[in-house]
Amino acid sequence: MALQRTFSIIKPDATARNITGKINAMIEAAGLRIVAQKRVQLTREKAEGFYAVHKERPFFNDLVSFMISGPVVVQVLEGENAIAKYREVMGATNPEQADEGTIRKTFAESIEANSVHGSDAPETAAEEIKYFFNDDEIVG
Ligand code: RTP
Ligand code: MG
Repeated sequence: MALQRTFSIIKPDATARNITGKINAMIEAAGLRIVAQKRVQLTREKAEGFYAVHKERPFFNDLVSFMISGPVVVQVLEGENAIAKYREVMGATNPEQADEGTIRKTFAESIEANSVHGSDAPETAAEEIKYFFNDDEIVG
């Protein structure tokens, strides 16, 4: 299979605990390469746009407030089968259901403060990467 790219966010609960390096180490140990990365403070508007697909969900307002509660690290990850591989490394959305050794099992605090985001399909990966990065910021 050809190289694939996925979009990742290290969420505010993780930047608050200064564990972005530990998460990056798990990403790299899984064979994924961090080909773009920046630390940003999301505005409410930017976070609402990112999670627009969830805007009718009961957790939407809380999720947006959480995502702007501190800095995040946005990333592009590259590798074989990167989208599915990163979802595996992240573990289930609810850390109580996540497998041992996953990022969320290891670090997440709750279903909301679950340390990382990863794209769920090729179309969303492409859209999410474009939402945060210009082509010249990604060096594969
Ligand atoms: P993500 O999009 O962040 O990679 O996570 P996911 O696919 O595993 O989860 P998704 O269903 O897309 O939900 C997006 C984020 O919303 C928060 N959430 N809170 N309070 C709740 O019941 C609830 N459910 C989801 C989580 O931060 C989740 O990652
Ligand atoms: Mg999702």
